[in-house]
Amino acid sequence: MFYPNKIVLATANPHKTTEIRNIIKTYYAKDLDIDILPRPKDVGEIPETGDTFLANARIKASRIARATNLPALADDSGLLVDVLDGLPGVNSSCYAGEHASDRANLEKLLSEMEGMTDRKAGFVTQALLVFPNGDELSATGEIRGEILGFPVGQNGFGYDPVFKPDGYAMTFAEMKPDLKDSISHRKRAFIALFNRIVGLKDTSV
Ligand code: ITT
Repeated sequence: MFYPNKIVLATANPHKTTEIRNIIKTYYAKDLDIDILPRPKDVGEIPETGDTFLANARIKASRIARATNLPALADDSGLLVDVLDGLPGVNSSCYAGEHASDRANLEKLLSEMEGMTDRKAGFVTQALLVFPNGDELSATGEIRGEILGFPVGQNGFGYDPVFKPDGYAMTFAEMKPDLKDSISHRKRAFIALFNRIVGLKDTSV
C-alpha cells in the first residue's frame, strides 16, 4: 500500500462531504499533503445492496476507485436504536421507503418510538479507503446518545434534530457544525482512518 497524493470522495451526500472536509481540514491541515477530490458527477446512483455498513462502504468506494483509478474514500453510516434492535441501521437513509426524505425517515422513527421510555441509540460510521488494486484501509466511529420525542434545531441533516449525544444538553441539529464535527461518529471514524493513511508515509516503498 502506498501513501496516496490524491483521494476521491465516494459520498453523494453534500452534508457528509462538508463534514468530512471540515474534519480533515481541522485535524490534518498540517500533516496532510493529499488532494481530496469530490465524487465525479458522471457516476450515477450506486445501489447499496449490502447488509452491513462495511459491505455498503465497499460497494461505494470500489465503484468510485474503478471509475477514477484513484484511491476512493467511502462513508457508510446510520443510526442504531437499542429498543428497535438496531434499526434503522444500514437502512437509515431509506427507513421510510426508497428515496425517502430526511424528514420522512425522522417522522417514521418518532412514530415507531412513540411512548417508549428507553430512548438509547448510537450513530455509527464505517469509513473505508479502497485503492484501485483492491487494497483497503478501514475504521469505525460511534457516538452514543438518546432520541428525543420531537425534533429540535436546524443544523445538520438526517436524524440530527432528534439525536442528543450523551453529555450534551442539545441535539446535533442545535450544535454549531464545528462542535458536531469535534465529537461525532464521523469524526471518530475519519480520524482513525486518516491516522492510518498518514502512517503509510513511513511504510510506503
Ligand atoms: P452516500 O451513500 O452517498 O455517502 P447517504 O446519505 O446515502 O450518502 P448512507 O448510505 O451512509 O449515506 O446513509 C446514511 C443515513 O444515515 C443518512 O441518510 C442519514 O439519514 C443517517 N445519518 C448518517 N450520519 C448522520 C449524521 O451525522 N447525522 C444525521 N443522520 C445521519
